[in-house]
Amino acid sequence: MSDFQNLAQAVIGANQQGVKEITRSMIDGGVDPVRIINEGLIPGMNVVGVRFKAGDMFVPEVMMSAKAMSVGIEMVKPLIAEGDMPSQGTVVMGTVKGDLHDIGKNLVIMMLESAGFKVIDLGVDVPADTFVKAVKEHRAQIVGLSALLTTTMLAMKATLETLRQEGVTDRVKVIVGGAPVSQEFADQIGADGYAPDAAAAAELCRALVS
Ligand code: B1M
Repeated sequence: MSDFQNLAQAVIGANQQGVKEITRSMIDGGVDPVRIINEGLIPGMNVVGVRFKAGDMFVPEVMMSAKAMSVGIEMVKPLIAEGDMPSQGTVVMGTVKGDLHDIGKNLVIMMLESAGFKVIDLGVDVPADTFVKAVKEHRAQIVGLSALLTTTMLAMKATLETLRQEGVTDRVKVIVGGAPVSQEFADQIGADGYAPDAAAAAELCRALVS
């Protein structure tokens, strides 16, 4: 098995020590940190998702795999964020009200930071008012809303409506993403952009501020 496959297996098996050792050896071997994420950590988590859906894995196991994945992410994060990139602007990012998923959001943040954006992370289960307040306080150019549940896609729509009512959408662009979200849904609720993954989110933000 390749190092990437071993890393994915360590995530699936919630083997934090394994993730740590393999990631360290890949970093020391000069492997591109983005590949470590895209070809090792994420594929491992994707398998966890499939097994969770099939009822072959349960919530505590999924959380432990998520924790193992985070160990790897935390190790490669400083390497990706490194470099003297000029700030492209400020992005306020959060997972919408009712939704506790943050692994994808954190990856998006990491990619944005590596692309030179300053990111204000509001965390998970974020009420619409908190987004409004943060945009004003930090003079953000972009707001990013993440949702992983079909039910919380409604909260995404409600958050966008609140941002609109408060006049915030006149000066910021709102982008949306997360597994159940699509370009069609983004168009329906009037978002300025949709990105299917973290790398695409960074591209989208670059395009929106240019
Ligand atoms: Co949850 N969960 N979960 N879960 N969970 C899903 C999402 C689910 C699809 C699993 C399934 O049934 N197959 C399902 C949703 C079904 C649906 O609504 N259609 C589900 C469910 C049902 C639930 C609970 C309701 C389970 C329960 O309690 N009965 C519960 C809800 C809790 C809540 O939020 N209120 C729940 C809980 C959990 C855990 C806490 C156990 C854990 C979350 C841990 C954490 O995030 N800290 C968890 C996990 C880990 C998952 C799965 C297995 C993996 C999600 C993940 O991290 N993927 C997930 C199944 C799956 O998606 N395969 C599942 C890896 C991550 C890198 O991908 O988040 O998609 P993703 O992010 C991507 C893109 O979507 C995109 O970029 C990212 C990187 O490329 N992206 C953006 C994300 N946000 C973006 C924002 C952008 C742009 C792009 O711009 C702003």
